[in-house]
Order: sequence, then structure tokens, then C-alpha cells
Amino acid sequence: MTKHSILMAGALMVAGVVLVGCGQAEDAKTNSGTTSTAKQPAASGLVATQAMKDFKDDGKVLELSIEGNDLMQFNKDSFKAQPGQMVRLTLKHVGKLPAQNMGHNVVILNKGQDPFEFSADANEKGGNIANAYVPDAVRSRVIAYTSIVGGGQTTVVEFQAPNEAGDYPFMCSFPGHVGMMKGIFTVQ
Ligand SMILES: [Cu+2]
Repeated sequence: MTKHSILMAGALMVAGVVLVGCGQAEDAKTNSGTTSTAKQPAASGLVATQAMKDFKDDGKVLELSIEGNDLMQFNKDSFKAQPGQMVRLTLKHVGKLPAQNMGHNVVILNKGQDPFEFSADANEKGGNIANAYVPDAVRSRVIAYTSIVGGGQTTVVEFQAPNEAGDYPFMCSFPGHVGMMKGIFTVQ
């Protein structure tokens, strides 16, 4: 067992945690741009974006966290990172409702993307809980995204912040949540 796989197994043993970035970093090394999910944690099923594949633990990872609740609210509406910075974003659902009814995630969109338009397209073009309402057809508009979690669950995504400074919208892509759950990820 390599050091990497031991770390990954350890992370997966944490109850309720879906660790996305680790599996995708491995994916990036072995497989150039295809959408195989074989090496990703079974609980995730997400396809990595380029920024997620580009994550490396450089010892200076910026830890960000956000909470979602049963009232369809995030507890913050802004994040900041430096250009190109490595980021580990943790979303904790502090409510009790299941993911089917009150699922939340965090999706960081490319600069200039409209969250409402994204949400509508994601729903129309194959979005579901398994793909975190980020289906293939809209993934190119996304910097990074977490899986969908329900009450009491936590999810993590690791990615490299864009090199280009600016305001990147973030949102929950669960159907109907974008109006209440959105904010700005600022790179500066
Ligand atoms: Cu939500």
C-alpha cells in the first residue's frame, strides 16, 4: 500500500466524510482528461474538473469552511484566496433533513457565469444527486464542486484557485436552492 492510498483509506474511514480531491489527484496522474471514476471514492462519483486535478498539497493549503442548514442557507456568502493557491473547502450540513429533500453542495463557477442560468441548465441537462447537479454538459463552466450532502454530513473538495484574479460566483446546485444559497469566491 502506498503512502497515498493509506492516506486515502484513512480519510474514507471518517464517518460521513466524502473526500473528493484525493482520488482525483490520482486520476489526474494516470489518465489525461477522460472521465473515468474508477479511482475515485465510491461515495463520490464526481468527475474532477481541471482545477481539482491540479490540486497538490504544497504544505500551504488554504482551509476554507462553510455550513448549510435546513432553512436552505449558507452561513457565509464570500471566500477569498490568492491566485493559484491550493484550497481545501469543507462543507458541513448542520441540519437534519436528508439529501433527497434538502441536499447541499458548493459549486464554484467560472468568472462571468450566471448561477441561475447554470442551475437551470444543470437540471435540464442530466443533473442528479449522484453527479451533484453538475452533469457533463455544464462541467466546463465549473472551477470546483463538492458532492451533495444531507443533514449531519460533511464533504470536502480540494482544488487550485484560478490564476486569474476576480470574482467567481459560488452556489448550491441542488434544484431550487440557488436563489438562497450563493456567494462570491474572490481571487486576489
Ligand atoms: Cu442547497
